[in-house]
This record gives sequence, C-alpha cells and structure tokens, in this order.
Amino acid sequence: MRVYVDGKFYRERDAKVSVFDHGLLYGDGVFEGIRVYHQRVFKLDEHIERLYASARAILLEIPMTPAAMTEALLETCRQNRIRDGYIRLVVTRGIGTLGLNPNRCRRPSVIIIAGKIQLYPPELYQHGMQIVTVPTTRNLVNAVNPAIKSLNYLNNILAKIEANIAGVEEAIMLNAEGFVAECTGDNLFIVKRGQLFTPPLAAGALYGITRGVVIDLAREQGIPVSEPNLTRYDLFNADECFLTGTGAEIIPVVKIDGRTIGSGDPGPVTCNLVERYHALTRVSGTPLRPEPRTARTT
Ligand code: PXG
Repeated sequence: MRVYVDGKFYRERDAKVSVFDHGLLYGDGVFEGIRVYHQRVFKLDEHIERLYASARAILLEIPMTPAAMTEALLETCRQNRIRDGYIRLVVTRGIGTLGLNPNRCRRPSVIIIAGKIQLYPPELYQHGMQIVTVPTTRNLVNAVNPAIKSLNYLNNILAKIEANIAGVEEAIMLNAEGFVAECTGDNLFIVKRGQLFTPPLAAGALYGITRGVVIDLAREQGIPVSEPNLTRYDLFNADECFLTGTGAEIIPVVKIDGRTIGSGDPGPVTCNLVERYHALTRVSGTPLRPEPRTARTT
C-alpha cells in the first residue's frame, strides 16, 4: 500500500506522523471516510465539501484547494489500484509544541489512505441487527458540535465500548435532553406508517452523506421524510428501523434495548432503499480516471 502524506507517497511502514502532531496530542484535526465502488468514488464532492466545512468550523486552514485535494485522493486510489475500497482522508493541525495553542502549529498535515473496508457481518444485513442505547450521551452541539467530523472521537468510542460490553455492534446515543442523536458511526432512521424519520442535526447528528442519499432516494419515490426530535419511545414503536453510513451503507435494525422492532425482520421500506442504494453505487461516482467523452445531445 502507498500512503499519501503531505504531497508524497510512502510505503505503508514508512508512512508516519510526528509525535508532536496536534492530531495525535489533542485529536486536533478533521477526517472523512469515503467509499470506492467499481473504480468510482462515491459522493466525492459531498465528502470534500464536508471535510472543508469541518475544517472551517475548527479554524483549520487546509493547505490545498478542494480541487487539489480531489486530485490527490484520486491519485492515491490509482497508485493503489483500488477497484472497490475505502479511503480515509485526514487533516491534522500539524506539528506544534506541547501546549494546546494551535497557533504554534505551522502547517496542517494531509494524509490519504486507500485500503479495504471493515464491514458488519453479512448475517446482520440479512436478518437485521440488535442495538442498544448507552449511558454516554452525545457531545453538546455548543461544546464540540457532532456535525464536525473531527479526530476527537472519544465520545463515540466510549459509546462503542458500551455497545461492545452489551454484546452488540452499534450503540444509539441520546443527547443531553434525552432525544435520539445517532449511532457511533452511523445515522439512524425509523419508518412509521409509510413515512421516514431521522433526528435533526440540532439533536447532535452528523450530516451523514449516506443519510442525505437515503433522504433523496425516499423522496424520489414519494416517501415523506422529516427530521423531528425522536425519543426511545418512538424507536420502540417504529414499523422499521435502519442505520446509514459510508461503511455500513444501509443496515436494518430489528431489536432495540430488547424490544422487537416491527415484525422483527428487515421491513419492506428498508429493503427497497437498500436495493436502490446499491443500484446507485453501481452507476454513480467520480471515475478514478477521466472517462472518454461521449457524444452530447444537447
Ligand atoms: N455518524 C457519525 C458519528 C459518523 O462518524 C456517520 C454518522 C455516517 O456518515 P456518512 O457520511 O458516512 O454517511 C459517521 C461516519 C467506523 C467509522 O469505523 C465510521 C464513520 C466514520 C469513521 C469511522 O465505523 N462513519
């Protein structure tokens, strides 16, 4: 594997950051996780845009343009001959002193890793997963806003550990008010009477790219989608529930805190969205190499 670090490619074992990088010392930085399907990068512009939005929110000036970042990412995929894979894009505050002050960090570091994805076990896609709510609440929107995809993932990691202790793969995180925010690395949706509901960003959710795709796919079919505050009661009484994320794609949920959701099997709305999502990944995305131009009709 060849890893991009600040404009150069390194072998895996030579790809390193300084122990003085504030990304390591303080989790000061931002990142993205992006999928490649059939040699096309899925929703690349949306991921690049979110990366720069996260960086702006923490006053981190990424030392290259979005266009240059896009090209570096595509080149990393080409160097690694990626067909289907997962790209981790990381921008750290860079090398600084042992104090918190980011002003001492001269230049942010850009790291691009193109490799394989770790997926949930296939049985969970077929039969649905069980999840639980955990005691660790989601970060406050006015503390570290969960909309920022920062390198500071301890909030999520603590919730993940609590899910692991409970013997499940994902955790539902509530916000300090007790409303559902999201899971540790996935957004959450429920279906009730043919309508789709997902928590609003203000409840402490990440503006998930997959979440956005699912909302579009649903609306295209005339399924109403809204973003109200949701409680555990709403989840327990849903007809269907599923999670969305770049890694997970769309995964059905059939049990929450011991309560069976709907029929206890992945529901029809969920299965329909899964099918449409897969269809989209087969045809859309930014090609790793410019495609030969086709004749235009307009
Ligand atoms: N919520 C959170 C907190 C996330 O980190 C999502 C939702 C889904 O967003 P996208 O844009 O992917 O649809 C994420 C992103 C992992 C892992 O290893 C997962 C994410 C990021 C990094 C690592 O599980 N998910």
